[in-house]
Amino acid sequence: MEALIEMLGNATFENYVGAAEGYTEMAYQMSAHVLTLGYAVMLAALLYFVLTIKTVAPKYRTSSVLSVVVMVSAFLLLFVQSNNWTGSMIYDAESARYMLGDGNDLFNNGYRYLNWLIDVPMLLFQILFVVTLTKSDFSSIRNQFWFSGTGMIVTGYIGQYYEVTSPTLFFVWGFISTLFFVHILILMKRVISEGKEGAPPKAQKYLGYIWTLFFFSWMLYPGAYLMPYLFSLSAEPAMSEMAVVARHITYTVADVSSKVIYGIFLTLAAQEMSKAEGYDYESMENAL
Ligand code: RET
Repeated sequence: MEALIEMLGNATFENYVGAAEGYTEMAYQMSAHVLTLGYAVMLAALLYFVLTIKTVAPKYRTSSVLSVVVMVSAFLLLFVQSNNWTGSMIYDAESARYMLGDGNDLFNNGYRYLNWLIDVPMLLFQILFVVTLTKSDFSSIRNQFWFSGTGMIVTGYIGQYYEVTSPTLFFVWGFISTLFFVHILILMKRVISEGKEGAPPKAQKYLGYIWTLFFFSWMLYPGAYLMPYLFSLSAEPAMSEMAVVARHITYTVADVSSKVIYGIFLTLAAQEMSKAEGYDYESMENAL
C-alpha cells in the first residue's frame, strides 16, 4: 500500500484498484457500459426537452431551456468521463485483467464535479421558473441556492482527492460539504411546499413526486463519494472492484434521476399549470 501511495498520490481509489489487482472483464465492461449509458441518455433527453418546449405556456419555458443547458453540458462531460475510464485502464493478456496503464492519463471523477458546478445551480433555479413562491423572495432563494450549491461542490471536489491518502481530510471536507447540502434540502423543501399552495391538484401531485425524487437522487451523490468506505466499513478504503462498479452505477442512476426524470416531472407539472391557466397544448394541436 505504501509503495502504491508513493506511485499514485492523491489519485482516486479506482486507480489503486487498477494498479494493485486490475479489473476482471466483467467489472471493467460493466463500468464502461454504464458510463456510456449515462451520456447516451443525456443526448436522448435533450431531444425530449427541445420537442416538448411548446407544450407549456411561455412563462414556464425557461425551465425547459435550463434542462437543455443541463443536457448539453452533462452529455459532453459524461462523454469525457467515459473515455477517461477506457483510456486509463489497459487490457493485460497475461493476467487477463485490465490494469492501470503506464504513461496514460489516470482516472479521475473530477469531470463530474465540474459538470455539477454548472448543473447543480441550473437544476435548483429551474424549479423557481415553474412554481410560484407565496412567501419567500425569488432572488434571495436563487442566491442561496447558488451559494450553497457551489460551496457543496467545491468542498467535495477538494475532499475527493484525499479518499486514499488521508481519510481524515476526506471526511472533514465531506462533512463541510454536507452542511451546504442540508441547507439546499431545507430550501428545496420550502420552495416545493410554497409551490404546492396555489397549484392545480395534478400539478401538486407532480410536485410531491419531485420532492421525493429530489431527496433520494441527490442523496446518491454523497453515497458514491463514500463508496470505498461503505465497502470496507473501516478507516481504510476498500480496494475492491465491486466498490468501483457500484460507484459508476450509483453516479449514473443519480444523474439520470436528478437531471432527466426531474426535468420531465417539471415539464409535466408545468403542463398542468399551463392547462389551468387556459394554455392547453392538446386542444391546440387538434386545432392545427
Ligand atoms: C459531495 C461530497 C460529499 C458530501 C456531499 C456531496 C454532495 C453532492 C451532491 C451532488 C449533486 C449533484 C447533482 C448533479 C447533477 O447534475 C459533493 C459528493 C453531500 C448532492 C444533482
